[in-house]
Amino acid sequence: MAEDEKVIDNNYGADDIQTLKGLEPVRKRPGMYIGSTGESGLHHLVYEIVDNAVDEALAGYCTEIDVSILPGDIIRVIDNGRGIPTGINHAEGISATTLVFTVLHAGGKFGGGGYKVSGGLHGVGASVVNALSEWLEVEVHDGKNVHFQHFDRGEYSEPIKITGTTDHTGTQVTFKPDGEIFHTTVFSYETLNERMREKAFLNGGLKINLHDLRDENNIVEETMQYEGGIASYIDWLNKKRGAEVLHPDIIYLNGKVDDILVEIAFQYTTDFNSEVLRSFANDIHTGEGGMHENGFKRALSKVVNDFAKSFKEQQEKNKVKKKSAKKDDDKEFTGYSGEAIREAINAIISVKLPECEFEGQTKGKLGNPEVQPAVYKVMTEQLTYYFEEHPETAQIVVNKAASSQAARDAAKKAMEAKRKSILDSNGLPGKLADCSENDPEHTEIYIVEGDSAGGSAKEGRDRRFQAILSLWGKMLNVEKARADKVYNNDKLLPVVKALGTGIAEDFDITKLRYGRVIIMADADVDGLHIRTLMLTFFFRFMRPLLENGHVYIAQPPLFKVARGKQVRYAFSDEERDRYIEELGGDGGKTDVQRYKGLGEMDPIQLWETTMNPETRTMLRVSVEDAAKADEIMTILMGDKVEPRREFIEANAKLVENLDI
Ligand code: 1YM
Repeated sequence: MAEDEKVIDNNYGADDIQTLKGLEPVRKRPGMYIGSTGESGLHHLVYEIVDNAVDEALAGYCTEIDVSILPGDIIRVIDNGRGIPTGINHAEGISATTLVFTVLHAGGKFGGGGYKVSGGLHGVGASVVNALSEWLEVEVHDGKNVHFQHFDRGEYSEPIKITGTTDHTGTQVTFKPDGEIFHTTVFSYETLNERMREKAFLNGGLKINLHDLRDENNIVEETMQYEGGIASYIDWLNKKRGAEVLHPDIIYLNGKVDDILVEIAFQYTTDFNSEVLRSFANDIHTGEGGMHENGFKRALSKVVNDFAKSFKEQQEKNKVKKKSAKKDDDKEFTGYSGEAIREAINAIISVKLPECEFEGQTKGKLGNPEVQPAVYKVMTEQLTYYFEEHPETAQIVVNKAASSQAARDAAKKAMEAKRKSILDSNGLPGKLADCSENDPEHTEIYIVEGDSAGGSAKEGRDRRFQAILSLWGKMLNVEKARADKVYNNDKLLPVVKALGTGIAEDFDITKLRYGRVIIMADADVDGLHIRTLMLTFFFRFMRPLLENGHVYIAQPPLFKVARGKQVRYAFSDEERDRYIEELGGDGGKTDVQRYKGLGEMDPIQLWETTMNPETRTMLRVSVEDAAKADEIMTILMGDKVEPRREFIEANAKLVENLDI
């Protein structure tokens, strides 16, 4: 022991300087390493340390991990593995433990081999956590001695030293996240609980104890250990959702192809509207799917269709035997679609491999091409075997696929019929107040948000050439690339019917009933929402309308400035102030009214300010404007939380100020 310390002492100065440099980038740009400095980044610190312990479990040396939130939101993680090596790393001349916590090294540099779940940061986790902690302490038990080292913001002033003796092995890391780095340093027990449970499920048998010791009067603790691994996970998820299952047994398959470990568990529920695939690569949730999900889907389709075919053949044979064969169903069986087969499934796919490649916008997609055939192989071989052993389950799964397919085919037919009837009939929507002329050279339609504004517009318009369509209530998201959804959307359908053109591939500009399509909405957040939705809808389903310049946005005034009989309408603060000056120049009382919404204007005012072609201003919408709306919509309505949060944060001021 003395020897170790001496060597470290000798090298201390030079190494120290290098170390400071090494972690500087982490403190400068923490987001690059842990995603954010908000709550998610804060919790990430815990996962990084836990991941090192889980790696040790995967290597077969650790069976139990203890995670505690101590008073003051200090985190302590303890494992019973071999303990981080404390000896001198000869390449660097300092203790391996010190290196682990102070150098942004590449993954596998020290250990090599095995499966590292610390895939998020590729093995640099411990040093990143150290850099972003006010202080961190590591204690290693090697079966003989206790080794200890303290760090402040990633730096150490004393080398690792022996502080006592011990008869067991393991690593203990305690750290306090740096309040100078994080917006919040308060941990959520729930968040940690959820993640630790996931770890316990994904590493069957591993015992994880979570303790919240912050409030001595309210200590919260849970032990998570699941011998059944991801099969237990399926059971737990189904119970949590209160889902009824279609077959009692959870199908669990696993295998190894080269050095890729594959584990799959699934069960069908009676919830026909859902398909739940949760996939993981080295314990990291792959929210965008990837090669493992592809392999799973293909294999599931292949095996289920193979069994469906053989069941059908069996049935045919039986019919012939009974001499009651009706020639009703002699079309060749072409297989059920993947979607129909996966309807109502609840599946977990977990792969472990030496080196993961993550792709996609949020790095949530597994890119390693070799994983797809590996999953496919394990799945086809074992599921075939499983179905042979459990024919009753196979029959249930095949029957479910058949009924899902039938339901889908019927829905598609109904949609086709509905679409035809809508496009063929020239029935106009009830909410449309049409104009009397019908030459689109002269006609225009106002799409108005809200019933009261619609009422004013209807009264104030010139009914010879102006039609009014009022939309009310919040419109639903315009689903991407799903034209059939539009025919079932009671907000969009009136627009489609009124314009007369049809949508998507049916769109025909020569059928357009109005030369100008004018969106009229309030200048507030709801108005912005409606405008964005309408533009997105036109962009996705009626693009030529934009390309040919038929779409406009009405510009209602924001203020009415009146003095006696003199009235001016102002479209901006500056204009308002100018009119106040102009009208109030000779003293006396000038009245300023701020319009909160279109509904506040009477029909005559609305006509004068917004609808009269002689006096109104309108904005013509370009394809680019609509593309921007579409982009905003994708961000606001998409399933990616992070870009949405960023957008809202970036535009919060804009949204706040919109009704000014
Ligand atoms: C509470 C956090 O970090 N445990 C842990 C880490 C290591 C080992 C064991 C370990 C790994 C290896 C060999 C190896 C690490 N060691 C290193 C390095 N718990 C926690 N438990 N012996 C022990 O990978 O070969 C990095 S992590 F690099 F020093 F080997």
